Amino acid sequence: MELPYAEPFKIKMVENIRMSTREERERWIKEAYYNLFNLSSDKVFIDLLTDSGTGAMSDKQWSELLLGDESYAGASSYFKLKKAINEIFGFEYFLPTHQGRAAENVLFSVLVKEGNIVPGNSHFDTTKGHIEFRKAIPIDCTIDEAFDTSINHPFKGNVDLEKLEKVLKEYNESIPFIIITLTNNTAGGQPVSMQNIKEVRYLANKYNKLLIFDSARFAENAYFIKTREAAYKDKTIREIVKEMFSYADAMTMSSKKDGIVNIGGFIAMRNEELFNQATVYNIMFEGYITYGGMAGRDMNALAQGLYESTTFEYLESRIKQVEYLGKKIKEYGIAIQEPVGGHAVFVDALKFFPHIPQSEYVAQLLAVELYIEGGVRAVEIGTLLADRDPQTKKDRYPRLEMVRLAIPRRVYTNNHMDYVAACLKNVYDRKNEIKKGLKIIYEAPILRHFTVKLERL
Ligand code: P70
Repeated sequence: MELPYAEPFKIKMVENIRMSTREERERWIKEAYYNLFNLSSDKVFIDLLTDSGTGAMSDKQWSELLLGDESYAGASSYFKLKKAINEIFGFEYFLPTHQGRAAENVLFSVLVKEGNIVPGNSHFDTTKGHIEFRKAIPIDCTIDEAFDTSINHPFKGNVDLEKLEKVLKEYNESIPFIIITLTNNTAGGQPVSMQNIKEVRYLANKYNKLLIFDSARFAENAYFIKTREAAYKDKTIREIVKEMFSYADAMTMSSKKDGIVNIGGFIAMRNEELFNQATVYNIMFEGYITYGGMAGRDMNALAQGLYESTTFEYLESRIKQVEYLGKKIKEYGIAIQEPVGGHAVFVDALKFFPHIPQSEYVAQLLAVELYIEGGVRAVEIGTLLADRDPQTKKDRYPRLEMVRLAIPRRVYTNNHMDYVAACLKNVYDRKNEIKKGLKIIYEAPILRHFTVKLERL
């Protein structure tokens, strides 16, 4: 028989987690104003809030911490990371930042001006936030297939080239760059094909625009290219990554995902002039060029993490685990974004609660019920996250209203996945007893989902 996949690692250290009672959870979530970000982690049994900064480092990464060089300027750790970035992505210049949104802040301070238009494929919330904060407008050019969870398309993260070209023609003068998010987080951790990347590059050249990659989950994207795009099946992950980034002018990176570290980010680019301009803001917001918001030890661990995350064995076990959870949930008749993405299973909340209107924050409601059911913490990727329209101040209803079960890297076992799926099934079985959703009683003017307060209707 064909041998099943198994993790290419064994476990050397464990962290105990504690189960609570349903009564406790009902009280805690009410006290947290039905916002899962407000729960202290000891009140959570399985934490699928995010795959960001929550991964387990390897023994090699932990040993790199001890070798960190904490010199303010010119630390060997900086050069180690510079070498890794150059070898893996092919970029000559780089600036460390404390995390992904800081990379966006620095790079967009150079590139984004009031009134600009930035086309891309479902800009992530912090990316959108940094664009809108500068009074510029992100335009989503993701393919339509991404917005129907039941359509099985191998590259639902793709940019719709017709939509993109239309925007490029219409707003040509106002566009500083095109941004591709790899994988497309908001659409469900969905990959972008190499073919699509190449075609976007072609349009970027035609209209003389920079092409930037928001690269948080670049390695998972490369895995999908290898396994779904015939021409790449015999290439290594590193070869694929090199080619992907050969089409980009610059990248922003949240190292907390495919860097498999707990904090960190960076910007990398080909052009010296852009590097010099970004350096000014990096020094102002983040820190000096050779550490920019990161400790030397963390740069060391990141360099090692980048080498580990770009191996096929690691990616295969990672993505197969996410797929395993997706399959289980589907077997219970629950609608999810298909095919399952790289870092998370996205549950279609509008199909889960068809009797509750989207204006009652159904995905948030589902996340709350899942927590009450079994102490599983997920996150809403829906109307709360979509924020209000900056002009009309009205809620923006996204085409996808989802609950994301993000799987931390190398942290949970498939028994945990079984448990999560069972919790979701139990909520599904009692869905008709849940008749009403939630309403907002407090919200911040931007990125409101982190601090929003809600109550039950
Ligand atoms: C996530 C986190 C962060 C992110 C991203 C992409 C494609 C940039 C960033 C910013 C954010 C999050 C969401 C819900 C709950 C907790 C955390 N994504 N680009 O989980 O990077 O966080 O390092 O500033 O996905 O998807 P950073």
